[in-house]
Amino acid sequence: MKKYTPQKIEKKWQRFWEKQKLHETADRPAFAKAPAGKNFMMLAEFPYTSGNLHMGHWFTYSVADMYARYLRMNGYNVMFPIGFDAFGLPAENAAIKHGSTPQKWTTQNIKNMTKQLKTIGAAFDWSRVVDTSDPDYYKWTQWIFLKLYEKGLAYRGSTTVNWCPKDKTVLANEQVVEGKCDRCDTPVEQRELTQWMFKITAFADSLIDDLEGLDWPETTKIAQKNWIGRSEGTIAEFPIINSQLSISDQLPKLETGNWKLETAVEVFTTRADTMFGATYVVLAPEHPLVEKLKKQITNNKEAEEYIDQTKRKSELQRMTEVKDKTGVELKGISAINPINKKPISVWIADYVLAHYGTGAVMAVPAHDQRDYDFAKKFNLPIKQVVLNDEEFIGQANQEEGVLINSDRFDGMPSEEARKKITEQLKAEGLGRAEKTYRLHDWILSRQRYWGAPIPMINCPACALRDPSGQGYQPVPEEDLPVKLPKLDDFLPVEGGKSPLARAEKWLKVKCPKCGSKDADRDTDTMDTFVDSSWYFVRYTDPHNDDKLADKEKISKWLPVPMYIGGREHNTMHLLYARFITKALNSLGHVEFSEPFISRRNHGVIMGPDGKRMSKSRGNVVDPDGEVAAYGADIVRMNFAFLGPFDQDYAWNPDGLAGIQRFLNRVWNFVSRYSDNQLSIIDNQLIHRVLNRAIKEVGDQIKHHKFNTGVSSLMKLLNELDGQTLQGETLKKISKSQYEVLLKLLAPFAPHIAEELWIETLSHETSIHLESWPEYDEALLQDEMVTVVVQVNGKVRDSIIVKRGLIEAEVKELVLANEKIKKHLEGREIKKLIHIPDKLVNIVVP
Ligand code: ANZ
Ligand code: ZN
Repeated sequence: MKKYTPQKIEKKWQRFWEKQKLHETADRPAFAKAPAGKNFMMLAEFPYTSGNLHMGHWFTYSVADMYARYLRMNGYNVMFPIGFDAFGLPAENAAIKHGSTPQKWTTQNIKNMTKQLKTIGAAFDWSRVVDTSDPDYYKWTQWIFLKLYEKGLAYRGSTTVNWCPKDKTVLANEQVVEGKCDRCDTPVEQRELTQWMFKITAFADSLIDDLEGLDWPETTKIAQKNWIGRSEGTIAEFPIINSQLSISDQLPKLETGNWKLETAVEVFTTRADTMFGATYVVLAPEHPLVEKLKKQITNNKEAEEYIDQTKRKSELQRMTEVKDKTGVELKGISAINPINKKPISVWIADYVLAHYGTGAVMAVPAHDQRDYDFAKKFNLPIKQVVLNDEEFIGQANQEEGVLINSDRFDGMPSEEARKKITEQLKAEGLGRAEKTYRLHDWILSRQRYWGAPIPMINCPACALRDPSGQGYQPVPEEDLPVKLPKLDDFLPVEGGKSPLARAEKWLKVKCPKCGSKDADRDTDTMDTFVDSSWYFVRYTDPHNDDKLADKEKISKWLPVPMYIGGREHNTMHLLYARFITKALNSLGHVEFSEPFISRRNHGVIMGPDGKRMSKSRGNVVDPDGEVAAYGADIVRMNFAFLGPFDQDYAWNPDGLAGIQRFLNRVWNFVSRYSDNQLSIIDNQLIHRVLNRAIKEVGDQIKHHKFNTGVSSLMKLLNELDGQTLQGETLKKISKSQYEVLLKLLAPFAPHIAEELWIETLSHETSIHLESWPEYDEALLQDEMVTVVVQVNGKVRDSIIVKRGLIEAEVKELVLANEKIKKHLEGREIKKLIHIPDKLVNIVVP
């Protein structure tokens, strides 16, 4: 017989499958036995086009493919789509580095990656490929922007933004990791800019509440909840008075109950129960009130210097620099604590963030550690108002308890006090209950070249006529796509302008509203996360020119029943895709409000040193090399065999040899199958072993336990080989039994399974069109069990018997056993204790 040489067979079958269009999924149940005729989109995150395929891609796609193939064998009409996340900084930076253009670089990479992806032998549907940088695709990304703009879900706003000085672009908060640019590790600066934003905050509640119905990893859900950061509390108004005028001059005004003073600071607190302990108020340095109160503040210069200084810190730095608190008192003004009407001092300090809550806090140093540190440093009063078991020495007591020093609220438990105090404030027009969120709106403009142009036109003539001076007009739908112009110089422009500003001919355009010839196109491009937030919709109808996708096709395939991807997308991509889905749903374009029903995360393949693979570390292992040496089936199965799919692994080539040995054994096992009739007894034993394996392997794939799936296959081969089956030597197995073995192997190692199926068994159609074999539930029980035999409580032997024997049957077998006979030596049996299927204990004098 020929030797197993994967390199000789794999290309052949890949070409065969392609010619047969085996993996091109029709929009209908393709197989007769489909449970409920179900379509199933098996979605795995599509790759960036920034370079070659790496080990991580292989891990994800080859293992996901096992699941896809298993589903297909179980009758589902499976679509396993693939595409390219081709826009964005990675591609652009790579192009700059390699002296290419983003277009050329991307085209070349897509070509190369396609070739590499095909070597995996996955059941990808190549007829549905999407490329987000293709105008046919981004036309619809732009269309989504326009639809959201129409409904006020896309708007222009001015905010402090994260600015990467190296990439010269704005970054979303999600793209800032430990104060550094997620892409290039440069420390991020804060800048004030007017930007296009998506109103993701409009869906903050449903983004949290709808998580409950999703079959997602708990860690992903928690990451999203924390990111959205919903917090329920109270907004309280602290009126501002002039501390240089006598308080009593201003108090009568207060006593009239006319609390709507000219100025009041709104604070957000989750601990309204501690309000009697609020001994000062702190504003974020950027708080607009600071500017407004300028005339009354007597130490403006000092305040301004401090404000300048904080601009240089990132939000994260400000949140985490716990030890050394800084700040400046705003002299000349006081705030009135609305619960006891006492004046307290007003400060600015950078530990209060401008974009959280109201950008101001009531400081309760006795019960909030940050306030405590600050109060200690600046010698501010500390007043305890909650009593509990906690010690209160040298730090804040942050636990709840019962109120003290709080007038008529004394003795009340914290929770009740929060409600009562909030009610009291509300009655006086000084506060209300409120939810607040950490989530900001999604800033989507990027001042970079390689992205989908934002389909807006800025018309100065319209701006003149607009009451708010807003001249932006949407590009009419029929003019989409706004194509990205070719540019020789696509490098970022100094000063924060997009390189598209250089495309003079492209830039000038007639205003779609007033016809003025003086209008300019928006020169920003969209964040690449916009492109990837809807690609799964396009897979359902990738060549549609009139619509994002046909509505009927969308409803056939979506929402996605299973989505596999990386943990790094726990917040960004997964949150954005959920938002876009909810937005499209609210506008009536899709019928579901969650895009992905089940989500499974895959692990990361590290370098052999256990560190993240990177060129600079020199620990990159190239999958192409391993595939050339071992073949795709062995590489695939080795990935499946590493361990649980969601764990990280250091690359270790040792496993490959083990899988190679296994597949070699499978290859040689062919000599064991026979067309001849088998003896009844052999047949039954094999039948039982196969029956169990069908269930085991199937369940394991179904539950993403690919590693134990491989071990079950190994165990099966051992058993069939007669190595463990109670010492029985199995001579031959029948053709149909041999077929079961191949079918169980097919999702894991599709090429060798096909080779044996077609070449050895002379089938005319692919094994990948076969159904997963059925098993007999009753037969699962009908197995042999090991029964321990004791004499007077001492273990003397164990025997293998059929499950479920009654005492008389077991007794007969035990008494016939040679070893046991010796121990009994003709003595009379006093008693026999029988625990079915487990143990027999014989008591003799
Ligand atoms: C008074 C107080 C007393 C507070 C106390 C806590 C404990 P979470 O739960 O994260 O929402 N806070 C409010 N806005 C802030 C901002 N812009 N920057 C920094 N801190 C801010 O936190 C809510 C608490 O964080 C609020 O409740 C407020 O401090 C602070 F014993 O108010 B608390
Ligand atoms: Zn105009």
